[in-house]
Amino acid sequence: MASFAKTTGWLDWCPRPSRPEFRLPKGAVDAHCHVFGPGAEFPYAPERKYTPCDAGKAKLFALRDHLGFERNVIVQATCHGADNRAVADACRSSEGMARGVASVRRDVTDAELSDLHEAGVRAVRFNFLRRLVEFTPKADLLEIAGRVQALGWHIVVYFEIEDLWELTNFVAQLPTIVVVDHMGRPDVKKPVDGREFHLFLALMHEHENVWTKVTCPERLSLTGPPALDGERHAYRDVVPFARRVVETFPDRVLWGTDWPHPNLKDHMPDDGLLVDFIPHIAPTRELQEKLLVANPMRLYWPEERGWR
Ligand code: 0GY
Repeated sequence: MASFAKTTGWLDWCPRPSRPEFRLPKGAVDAHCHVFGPGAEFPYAPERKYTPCDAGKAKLFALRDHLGFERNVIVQATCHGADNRAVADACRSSEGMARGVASVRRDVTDAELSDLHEAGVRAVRFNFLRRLVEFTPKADLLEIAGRVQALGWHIVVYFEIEDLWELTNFVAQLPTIVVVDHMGRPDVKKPVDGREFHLFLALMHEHENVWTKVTCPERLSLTGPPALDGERHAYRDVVPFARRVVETFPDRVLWGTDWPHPNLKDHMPDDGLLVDFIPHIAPTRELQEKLLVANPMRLYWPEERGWR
């Protein structure tokens, strides 16, 4: 049985998240979360850049219920490389309440893709963070994009905003819906109306197939969570960025917890507090409904009545 030692400094997820004050709309989807192993059942990839703590599907589904979500979109994390068995297994065990986002290599077979589709996978993720993955040639990614387009899947991209200058043309070539993780990770020290974030907003303005996840305030924030004084409005410096995106592109945004929060070393967010961030970035019931229900349902469960 494989046994893995967690990367030094890596924090475990919050063991007792608070119950959010914000009441999620019925049918809400946590559209960005992960499963890690457990390593003894689903070994971590030899090429991984970190070794996480185990965080399997039962824990994820318990968190979903605790926070008040109905569904999950489970994103393949880089610690599992292109071995999507943990995600596929979690989706299969969810009774249709979880969809997956896989990572595949150019040599993936049609039978493997079809198996993943049957499990509930509806997208692939292209990751451009060098601290997480080795570089994959863009020609390979474009070839994969064409193949998954044929399955009706979309593409999730993860990059940091300083790389957007170089990646804009590539993103513009992708033939499917493209979902950018964490708003392209803006530097929230810079102004929301500044040149850098403008480039990201321009990408969304110019390409109607580009969506984004207004996620991970805990990664982007410099002010951090509130002090332990009962104050539940956390990560305030991220609000102007996420709110601008939600209000400008209400039909192309998704939200997720990012549980179990890979690679956090300074603080581990309370997932209940993260849910209480939502009404600050989506202040009306209509925006909340789109962000948490209508948009993820249209993208991940289009076959269900009313979401086409
Ligand atoms: C995230 C963020 C991170 C990690 C991964 O797949 C991953 O390893 O996505 C990160 O370290 O920024 O979205 O979970």
